[in-house]
Amino acid sequence: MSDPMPSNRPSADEHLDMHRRMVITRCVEERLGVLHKQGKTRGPIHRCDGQEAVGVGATMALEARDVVTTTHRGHAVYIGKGLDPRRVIAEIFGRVTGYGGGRAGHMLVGSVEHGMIGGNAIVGGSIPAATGMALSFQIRREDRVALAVFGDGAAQTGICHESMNIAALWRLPVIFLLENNDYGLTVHRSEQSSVADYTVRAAGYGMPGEAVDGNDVLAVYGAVAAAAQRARRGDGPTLIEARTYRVEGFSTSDMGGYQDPKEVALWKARDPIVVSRTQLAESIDPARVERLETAAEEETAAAFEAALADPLPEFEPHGPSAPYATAPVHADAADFGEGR
Ligand SMILES: Cc1ncc(C[n+]2csc(CCOP(=O)(O)OP(=O)(O)O)c2C)c(N)n1
Ligand SMILES: [Mg+2]
Repeated sequence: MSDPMPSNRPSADEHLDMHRRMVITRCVEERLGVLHKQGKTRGPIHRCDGQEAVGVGATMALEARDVVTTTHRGHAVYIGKGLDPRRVIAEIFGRVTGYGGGRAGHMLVGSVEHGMIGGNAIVGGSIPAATGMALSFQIRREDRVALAVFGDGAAQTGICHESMNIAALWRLPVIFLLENNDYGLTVHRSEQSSVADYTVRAAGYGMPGEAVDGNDVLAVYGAVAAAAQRARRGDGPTLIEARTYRVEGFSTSDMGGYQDPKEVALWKARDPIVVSRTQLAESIDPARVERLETAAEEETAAAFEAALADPLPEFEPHGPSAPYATAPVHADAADFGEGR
């Protein structure tokens, strides 16, 4: 039996749960920033602070049976789709208890049982992956939807165009969620695209396009819930552009200097957690929200403690389990430079 259709507005409890997951994600990102400065992370981390409402609002608007693909900046998506923070953190730190056994790292976290098909370090790679999943759902007549989360940089790739074209033509049950944070690496969107409003592109494929405030979790949830209903009805894909901003730079290795500090400050003042807290205050006692935030912070601290105490995987450099038994082994993530 299939789950009931989601409504476009979450219940108060669902909103509280989204808020909790955004707070957990924020705590993860901030702690990762600190640990990176201490030289304790393995390579650079692409933090998603300030963008939590996109990943959390979108994934929580879906049903458990639906699937998601995401980018190198996917921590909010993982936590939103219900993955255990402890195991996400364990994967980031290469521990055996991580979702990839400690061999995938922070950009490639996946859990099939959660419908989290994976982060993707190939810019644009999340888009055809979700489109292919949607094609399989259509062929198998399964009542499931695929969500592709991708960046404004990824929106300029050829595979984005190919995927959107075929998805609209075949009316595939896929949602294209463009997380527009204004930058691809150090390049502002105005230097990547001739249009500032990406939703106009949807008309060229023959699908609906909608822009939402990416710092408003309710707006993201509502747009994705509506797109999921459309996909389930057999009406095909939707392009949603969630407008947000990359407040913490490209990665923890970013030297900065190319983002306008005034612009960063403006967006920091529109913190999605603060926006959500204000919305919750309309119907829920702020003391209850504060307790929930404290519990989320404690849960995350405990998740770090547990994950960091977990063992690293056994690795036989030239043994039968090594992927390239004869290739030289690079034991240190630093060998791979910036990880770009
Ligand atoms: C196919 C490919 N080309 C280039 C890169 C290098 N690269 C990594 S992230 C990135 C920018 C991505 O920008 P965007 O899609 O806006 O995502 P954001 O980092 O803003 O979340 C680039 C060019 C890559 N990983 N894959
Ligand atoms: Mg971007």
